[in-house]
Amino acid sequence: MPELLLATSNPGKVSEYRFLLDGLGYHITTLAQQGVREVVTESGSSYEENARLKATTYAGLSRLTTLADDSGLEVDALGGQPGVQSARFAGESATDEERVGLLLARLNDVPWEERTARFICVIAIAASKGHIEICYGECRGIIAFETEGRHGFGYDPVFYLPDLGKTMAELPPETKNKISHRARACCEARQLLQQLHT
Ligand code: ITT
Repeated sequence: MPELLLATSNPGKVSEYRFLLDGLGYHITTLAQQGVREVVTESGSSYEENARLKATTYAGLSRLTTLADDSGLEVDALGGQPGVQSARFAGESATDEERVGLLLARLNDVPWEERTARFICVIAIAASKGHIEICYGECRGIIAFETEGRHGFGYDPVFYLPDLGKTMAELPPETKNKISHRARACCEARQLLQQLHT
């Protein structure tokens, strides 16, 4: 069975990709399992640049077909922030709670109808021969006034989905993994990965 390296240090992403890439015929391995400790500085100014950087660096180190994602939350009332800075919004070593707290504070005076936002996910797949593919997904929602729910990670507790009447963190993983930005980007990624090993 061919191996696929999930090049992320975010455990929430690892468990989602294990679910989203299930049944594709790849043995999925992680940076921790491969003993890869190098940290890639996300110096790009776009999701795609950062995703490419992570995928090519870790593919070079591991010599495995490698999938990396750069993702983020774009809030209209904040001019698209935190965007590519989503992980570092409240400082390099901040927790998810601190990032969410800062976001809610910045949106303190913003009324419901102006709290529109979207999650973006850009996946880069680097094959061993230096070939690279990019997949894109997005999911629209509204930033709630308070946190709700315990599933997921990151900004999920404040990302409200009007159609479902719930935040992303109130959804069980199998539901998030049908509708999320990552799930949407994965539809294309699954086809590309299938082609790579047939
Ligand atoms: P890797 O770079 O190691 O993959 P990371 O967490 O630093 O891990 P990113 O640089 O792509 O990943 O940062 C994306 C941030 O955007 C992430 O830390 C979350 O705060 C947020 N985010 C991305 N996808 C999310 C999701 O599905 N639910 C909630 N928040 C998400």
